[in-house]
Amino acid sequence: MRIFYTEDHKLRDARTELFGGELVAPFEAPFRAEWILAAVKEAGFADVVAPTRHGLETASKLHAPDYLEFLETAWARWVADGYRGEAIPTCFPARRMRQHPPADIDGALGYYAFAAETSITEGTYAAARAAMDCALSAAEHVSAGASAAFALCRPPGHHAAIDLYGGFSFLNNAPRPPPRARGLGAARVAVLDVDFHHGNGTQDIFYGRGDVYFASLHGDPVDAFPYFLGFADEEGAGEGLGSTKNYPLPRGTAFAAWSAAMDDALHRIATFGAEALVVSLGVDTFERDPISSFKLKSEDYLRMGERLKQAGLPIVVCMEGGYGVPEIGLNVANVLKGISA
Ligand code: 7XA
Ligand code: ZN
Repeated sequence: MRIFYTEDHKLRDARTELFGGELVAPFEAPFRAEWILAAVKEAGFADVVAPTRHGLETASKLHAPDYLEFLETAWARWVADGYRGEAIPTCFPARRMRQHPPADIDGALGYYAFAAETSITEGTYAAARAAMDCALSAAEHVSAGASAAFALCRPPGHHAAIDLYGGFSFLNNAPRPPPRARGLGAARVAVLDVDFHHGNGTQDIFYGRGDVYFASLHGDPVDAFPYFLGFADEEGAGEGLGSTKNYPLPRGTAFAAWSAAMDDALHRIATFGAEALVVSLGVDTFERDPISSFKLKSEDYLRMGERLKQAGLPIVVCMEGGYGVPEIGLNVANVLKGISA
């Protein structure tokens, strides 16, 4: 399986994350991608290539133009206003307030953020573009005939909505493979999000789409980030009605219950008639993940990969979360091994 990776992920190297009332060293840090890369190489995945640089064509289909302009310019605007720390939103357009992007960068941050843990830094936009390049290159590789590819995206993307960032995500990395052309690509695509956190951004982008099925297994938003989306009664809208399926699962969920939910999701994806599968892979479902509460074990990720392979679809795996413990590398490698078995 080909791995798409670029050192440009290191451009995203924030010093601060607002956590527990303190500014701490971010959980989402460059070492994550380096540990994962080392582990997948160690597991025998030697075909590691740099992604092709893409323009903003796909990004502008997923995200609003004003949001993309905000992301590109936010850091320069923040510095120009004389702020010395990293850019963190502090004021949000909450209930009964006006929804408009303020001219002031301090206000614009609150308008485009749905959460405050994720600071914007000098290299953030460049790294997010590079992560999306990895996802797009992996999708193209699969569209050209490969059975699977792994995009080692960092920063992650599944919380990035049409015009919102947060949860360490800026640009959404789960683009559909290119539409069917010259016999390549897929007309109907499924995104299966197995990260511990609900993929609110991916759901938002595809909510009205009948040609993209979105299924997410995640910590119940009653007590897990992102708290305000990811409930079972969210099923899509308009042409997309019936194309969204959420599996909110309780704290402490272990592999037996988790994999039963994944089986159900894969069954629905088959019924939908998906021709390709994008997997938003977070390994923060691991039992020792520092910010999550599921109980998956390293060997479970091998079973996960084997089950994904049984779906019989071309697979693009995009990296999402998974933090703090060396096993993140092994767990990702196990998923890839299962898919490649
Ligand atoms: O999948 N998304 C993540 O792993 C990021 C979760 C961010 C949680 C922040 C809670 N303070
Ligand atoms: Zn996560």
